[in-house]
Amino acid sequence: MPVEREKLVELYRTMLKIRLFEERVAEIYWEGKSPVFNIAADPIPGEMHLYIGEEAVATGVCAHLRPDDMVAGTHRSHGHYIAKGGDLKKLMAELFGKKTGLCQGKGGHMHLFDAGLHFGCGGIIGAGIPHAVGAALAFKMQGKDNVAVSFIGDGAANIGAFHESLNLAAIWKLPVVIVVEDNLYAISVPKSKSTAVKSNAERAAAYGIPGVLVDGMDVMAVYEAAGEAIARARRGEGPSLIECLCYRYRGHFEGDPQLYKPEGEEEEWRKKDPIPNFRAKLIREGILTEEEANKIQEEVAALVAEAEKFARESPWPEPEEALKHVFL
Ligand SMILES: Cc1ncc(C[n+]2csc(CCOP(=O)(O)OP(=O)(O)O)c2C)c(N)n1
Repeated sequence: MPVEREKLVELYRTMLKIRLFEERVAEIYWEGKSPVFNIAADPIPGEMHLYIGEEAVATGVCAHLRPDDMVAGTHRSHGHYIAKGGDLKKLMAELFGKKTGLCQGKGGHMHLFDAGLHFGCGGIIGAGIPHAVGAALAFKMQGKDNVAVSFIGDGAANIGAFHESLNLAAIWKLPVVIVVEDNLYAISVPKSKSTAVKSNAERAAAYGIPGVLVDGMDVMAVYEAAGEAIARARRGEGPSLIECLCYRYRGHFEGDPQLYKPEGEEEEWRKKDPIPNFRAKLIREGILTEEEANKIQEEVAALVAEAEKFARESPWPEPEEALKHVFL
């Protein structure tokens, strides 16, 4: 079925939102950390894992989700949250550790949580898979047609919870979709050194569920594969596995010297950059004019600037609130 113009433009706008937001975060992050890298320095303290390059995955999947569907993210989840329809201001404020942030500044960039959007993520690799399966079980028991999606990296696909969760989801036919983002590396370890099969999609066969490998640099390829898997889950036909082959242009974390990336690799993947390629396609096919595409870029840049201003001007949490909402 042809995809409507509005949807195509929305896909482009979402990818751009993720890219421009994170490019600005990268700049702000280094503001306080040079010339000497001090991980605790403001304005954005702590570790930072960026999603730049992988935007087509979150965008293509989340375009099929409703706000009341559940998403379990990862340690690299700004993109998942933005694609789910997240609030840029609250997201930026959380990165800054401010009181107006998603978790009142207590979570930081790896622990984003938005109850209204049914979104959560965390730094324990693969821990979101059983969470998504649990949400899917709840949806099924409540007779709802909602879907839960767990995004994970290729490294996380090797933890026990991945296999146990898929097995349980398959026998109970739960409405859950596992999206593996294969960005070639788990920190510095290439998938060929950690995973016996070529593609994680092949593992689906072991659980009797559909598994597909898609080009994660092509938002339409992801959109189509996710559309099928999510519709299948909504119909009550059970889980699916989608592996998206993609690339992160930055290091595993900000400050990673990336010595494990062979020379020329990034240049090759830059040719497949999902954002300029999709923009060119939309212009070529008459969906957008050059001027309209530029206007979208300006609008998105303004939203990011507004989020930054909001975060900078927001107050810090009160010291006496440090233990509030914390389980001890
Ligand atoms: C259970 C667990 N083991 C190890 C780590 C340390 N760790 C943090 S990120 C990472 C690699 C993750 O790689 P992948 O799942 O491929 O995701 P990517 O970073 O490529 O997005 C590891 C091993 C962790 N956070 N949790």
